[in-house]
Parts: sequence; C-alpha cells; structure tokens
Amino acid sequence: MPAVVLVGAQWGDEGKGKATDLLGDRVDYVVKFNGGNNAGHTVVIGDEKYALHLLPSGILSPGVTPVIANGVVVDIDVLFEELDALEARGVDTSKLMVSSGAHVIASYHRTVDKVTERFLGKRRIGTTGRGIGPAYADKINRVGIRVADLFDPKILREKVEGALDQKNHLLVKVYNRRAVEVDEVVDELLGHAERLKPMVADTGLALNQALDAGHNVLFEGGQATMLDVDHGTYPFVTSSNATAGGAVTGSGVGPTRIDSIIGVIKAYTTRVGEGPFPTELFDADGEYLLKTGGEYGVTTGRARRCGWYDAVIARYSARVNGLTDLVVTKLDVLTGMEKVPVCVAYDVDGVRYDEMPDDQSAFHHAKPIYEELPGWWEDISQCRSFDELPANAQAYVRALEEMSGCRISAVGVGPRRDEIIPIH
Ligand code: 2SA
Ligand code: GDP
Ligand code: MG
Repeated sequence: MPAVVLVGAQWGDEGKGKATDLLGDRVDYVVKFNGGNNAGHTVVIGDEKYALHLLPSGILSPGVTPVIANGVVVDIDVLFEELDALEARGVDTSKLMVSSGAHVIASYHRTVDKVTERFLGKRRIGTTGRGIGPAYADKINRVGIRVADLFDPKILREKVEGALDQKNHLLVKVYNRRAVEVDEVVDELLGHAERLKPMVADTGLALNQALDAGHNVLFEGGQATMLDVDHGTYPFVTSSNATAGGAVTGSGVGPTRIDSIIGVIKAYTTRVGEGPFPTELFDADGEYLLKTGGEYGVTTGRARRCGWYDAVIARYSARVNGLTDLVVTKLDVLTGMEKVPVCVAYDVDGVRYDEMPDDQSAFHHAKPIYEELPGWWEDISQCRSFDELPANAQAYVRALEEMSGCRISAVGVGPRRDEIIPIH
C-alpha cells in the first residue's frame, strides 16, 4: 500500500475477487480500470456468496469507496441491476463513483458482438456476448458514447447518430438485421441519466487526491494478462489492457504513483473461450480439475478448459506486469493427486523455448515440457500458516516460486475469505 495493482496472471478466474477482498480492511478505494460486465468475480463471505460482474469487488467491504474508472465500458442496465441486487441483500452501495470518461455499452454493441461471433463461425473468439469488443472498438474509432454525454441531450444525439451511421450499414447490408433507430438509443440512454448522475465524478482527480491524502488504493484488473489486447494470445483476447499498464491509462493515476503489483495465479491453469492453451488436459485429470475446482464461468456459466500450471506463462506475466508478488490460489484443488506436472518450457517442433514465443504460430504449436512434482493427500483447507502445509505442498509452492521468478506472498487453500495463508 498505498497504491496496489492486482491483475490476473493467466487467462482469468484466478480468484482476483478473493485476493482483492483479502486486502479489504487496509483498502480505502477499489478501482476497476478495464473491461466491463464480462468479468466475473465470486466472493464468499461467511455463508454468503456474491457474484459480481461490473462492480468492483471492493463494493462488499464497508468503508471502501468503489470506483468504475475511465478505462471501463459500462452497461448501465447491468450496473443498476447489480446495485439493486446488492442493496436488496443489505450491501451499502452509496459510495460508488463512476468516471464521466467511461464509455457506455449500448444495445447495439451487444447485437454487434453476437452477430459478429456467429458470422466468424469456427474462427469465433468465444466472447461473453456482452458487447465489450464493439464498445472498445467504438472508443478507439472515436465514435463511442461516454458517461458524460448522457447529461447533454443534444451532443448525445449527435454522437449516437455518428455511432450508428456505419453500424446500421453493416447490420442491414452485411448481417441482414434491422437498422437500429437513433431515437430508441437516445431515449434508452437518457432514461438512465437521472439515476446515474449522483454517481458520476472526475475519478482521476478523486484518486490522485486520495493518494495525496495518504489513502490506500487498490486497482483491480478484470480478465487477465493472457487476455490483454496487446500482450495476450491475440486475437483470442478481450479488447482492453488487462495488464498493470491498464491500471494507469484506465484510471488517470500516473505510473510513478504505483507501489506494488500483485499477480493472482491458480495452482493450475484454466481458460474460457477459444484460443491456444499449451497445458490443456483432455483426460480424467482435466475432468478432475473442472469438477473439484468448480471451474464454471461466473458470467456465462461456461465450463472452463483446465490444464496444469504453466511456469512459462507465470514468468511472462511477471515480466509484462512488473509483478512484485504472486498470490497462488486453489492449491487445495490439487490435493489427492499422486504427481503434479508443471510446465517449465515449451517444445516447438524440436526447439526448446524457455520464454513465451513472440511468434503466434509457435505458441499454437507449443508442446509443454513437464517436470513432475510429488503430490499430497492431506486436507489443507484448515492450514493457516505455511509450516502447517504438508511437506510436498510446501515443496510445490517453493518450486512454483523458483520457476516463476517472482515472490509468492500468499496461497489460497479454499474459497472462503479466511482460507488463505500469508507467506512473509
Ligand atoms: P469478451 O467478451 O470480448 O471480453 O471475450 C473475449 C475473450 O475474453 C475472455 N473472457 C474471459 N475469460 C475468463 N473469464 C471471464 N469472465 C467470466 C468469469 C467468464 C464467464 O469471470 O467467469 O462467465 O464466461 C472473461 N471475460 C472475457 C472470453 O472467454 C474470450 O476468450
Ligand atoms: P476472478 O475472475 O479472478 O475474480 O475469479 P472467479 O471468481 O471467476 O473464479 C475463482 C473461483 O475460485 C471462485 O469461485 C472463488 O470462490 C474460488 N476460489 C478463490 N480462491 C480459492 C482457493 O484458494 N481455493 C478454492 N477451492 N477456491 C478458490
Ligand atoms: Mg472470473
């Protein structure tokens, strides 16, 4: 602390929600800086389970100010639905701040997302269908709608006209769909303005002032390093910067103000959607990880693809994010395996790669080179210190640390908030 960035080090669903929650008591602000309601964080507090998509998980901690920063794409219907659902369960959401510079996901973005995927056929990305890619495409193409536009009906109308110009051409001529009416979109967005208004703020200014005042700010990454539009397995990625750099551009807080960068990584690997995945398993072990780890998408319910830990990816994540720490989650899921293979390098057509290939074809053809580590049988979910872990589980964590080139500062041994072992 005071400014900590937390990112996923693999393909998402590493348990970032829980890791964020872990820092809860020391955090004053939790900032979502990228993505939108394609994210899915599950946080378990006592017997209560919360699934969050758009809202930062810090919203569950009393005293924390949750912030949706400028780098996020906001589906306002979803925002209100999530707020209503939390309020109904007694969670105070009144502190939420939404950046005036955040972009808005409108109904046409969802439509374009779905029809594009259908059109791509077997080349599809396997998106969440939430309109994320089309909203970011509009942002980069300079025809996006920002939160601030909702409070100026004249400008909003002009911008919606601009956004729909080419899109309607595409929808009607290429995809054979009906054109989207400007009035329909303007009315829908203006209908949200009144409720949204009190939440809207210059969040970049607010965050810098918070840091000036000595408050602790946590930047919570959505998706993960291997899904980053620049550093991930392009084109099988999301459309935002999910790496640590995104925390800076996506929030308006400069890089010199960041103190530490934590990567969250599972003790094995999962991926949702299409794209290459060298350590993916298609056997009983993969099925075991899926079932034991409960590897189903929080947003879409899709079964996640499962495989062994990949230290090449861990090293790559440590590098592109400048990680200061790794938090390893779900070590408990590996309990009961006789041997646990870990990928230490790739074999690409007879050539050994110790680092992530920068050639996409090489990564698509990469065959993992495994080192097998001895497993453990003891239930570890009750362990609360590193010394309490069985010797082989300790050795596994130490081996991951050595192979990944980054300090491991905590290990998750169960989904609950307290099921975590800090390592000093
Ligand atoms: P999109 O919708 O444009 O961001 O999809 C592009 C790719 O990014 C992947 N992606 C994700 N991968 C893992 N988890 C995500 N969030 C949900 C969760 C997933 C769910 O946390 O459980 O519920 O299915 C997430 N969001 C995007 C996506 O699979 C595409 O490969
Ligand atoms: P996120 O997208 O990175 O926030 O992760 P998700 O919430 O999508 O998926 C992680 C899942 O793992 C959630 O269901 C968590 O409750 C669960 N989880 C987190 N840490 C642990 C852990 O150490 N052990 C076990 N068994 N489950 C965990
Ligand atoms: Mg998730």
